[in-house]
Amino acid sequence: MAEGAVYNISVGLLGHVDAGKTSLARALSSTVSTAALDKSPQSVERGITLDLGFSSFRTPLPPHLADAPFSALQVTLVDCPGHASLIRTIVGGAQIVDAMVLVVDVTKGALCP
Ligand SMILES: Nc1nc2c(ncn2[C@@H]2O[C@H](COP(=O)(O)OP(=O)(O)OP(=O)(O)O)[C@@H](O)[C@H]2O)c(=O)[nH]1
Ligand SMILES: [Mg+2]
Repeated sequence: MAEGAVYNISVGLLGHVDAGKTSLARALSSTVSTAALDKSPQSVERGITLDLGFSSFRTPLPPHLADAPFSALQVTLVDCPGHASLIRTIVGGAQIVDAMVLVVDVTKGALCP
């Protein structure tokens, strides 16, 4: 096993504005990049995510990767904006991930305006 080598998968957090994407990233992550979790002054001022936020956590390898030369599975979360005016940033985030989680606010439902 390669010491320290991790298998990375990038997972996008996408959904309607205010659905809870950044809150989910905050709850799951153990390592956070400098501007993630809406820390930029512009995000603080406007109260929404304005740019892609990168954070991550690690878990043991799943059984089907047990023989792979990695010590852990790293999940990198790509927290995307939700406001419609930021669609270019959202599309950019969607293009760099391996999988995505669609975050839905259950109090509003999946088809909220
Ligand atoms: N009650 C409740 N509030 C939540 C939950 N998740 C998020 N919130 C609140 O909803 C608001 C928006 O949460 P965010 O996590 O910033 O939502 P977001 O989807 O990242 O928003 P944008 O990135 O701006 O689209 C914040 O005030 C959160 O505290 C939840 O599970 N329950
Ligand atoms: Mg957000």
